[in-house]
Amino acid sequence: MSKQTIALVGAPTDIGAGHRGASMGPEALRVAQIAEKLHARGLDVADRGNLHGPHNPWLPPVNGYRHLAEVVAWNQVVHAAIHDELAHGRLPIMLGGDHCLAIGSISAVARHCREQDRKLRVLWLDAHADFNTATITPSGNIHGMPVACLCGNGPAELVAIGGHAPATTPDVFRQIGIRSVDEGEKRLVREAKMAVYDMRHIDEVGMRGTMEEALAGMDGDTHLHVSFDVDFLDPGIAPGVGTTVRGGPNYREAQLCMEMIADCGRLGSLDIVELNPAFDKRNQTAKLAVDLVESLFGKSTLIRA
Ligand code: 6HN
Ligand code: MN
Ligand code: MN
Ligand code: MN
Repeated sequence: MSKQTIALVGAPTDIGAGHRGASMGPEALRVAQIAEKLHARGLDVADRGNLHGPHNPWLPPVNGYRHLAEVVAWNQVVHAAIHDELAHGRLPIMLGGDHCLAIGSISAVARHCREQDRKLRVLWLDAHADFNTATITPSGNIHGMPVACLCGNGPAELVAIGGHAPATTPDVFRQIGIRSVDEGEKRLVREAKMAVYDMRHIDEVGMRGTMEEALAGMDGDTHLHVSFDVDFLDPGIAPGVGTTVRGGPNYREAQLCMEMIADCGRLGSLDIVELNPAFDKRNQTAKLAVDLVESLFGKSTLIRA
């Protein structure tokens, strides 16, 4: 088997967020040497540079959505780029950008899985469930809605991105680290029977037990996508995000999470989103994200064989 190529795809926008600055995420990850660090792990890495899309007009929401047309445009570009990398056998890493872009990336992964007759599992590492809709959203920010859109609950232009509506179904998701879900959103998460390993679950069974459950049931035909919202991490170690929520995984818990994903050997694609250098200090959150991504690709602190 030939060596797997990782393709870095920058999507520099904050079009779906409630704060400006996630548009600087791709560059901060490059400054933190994401390409060099993965290359040093023996991986073949190609940096595709940045995608292009509309500027952020910074307008208030209309009918429950802020910047819907621009969010659609960005997600179409992301979908095409990520699907192209997968179709050529590469492992795409989308450098966000805010979390609305997961509509484009995960719809592309789901389309690829349909084409290859493979099963899909998505690990959604986040403080938030991102399952809001236009009627229940407290903000109108579409970065709070990608999981709902991917499961068919959202505007037609987003739900049908990639030509197959819905892109996927709630049963493929495992949400980990959740600790901030809006009232109406909670009801929808429950109704969808989404598998949510919230912080209470992590407190009670530990990160090890949580990851064993979240990774269970995959086989050789399963494509694993990780959508890593950096606000998953405790803000004490990761201040460089727009929507901090206290009580997240600490450094070792986050490492164990990534190491167990690496050990399962099924990772096929990754999003790194919501990194916001405008809130960061000395690029520490970008450096931490890169450190964790190295673990996701097999760097282990283990000494035992
Ligand atoms: N994220 N639930 C809040 C909202 O406005 O819908 C916050 C969403 C945050 C989204 O961090 O990707
Ligand atoms: Mn998110
Ligand atoms: Mn979040
Ligand atoms: Mn490690």
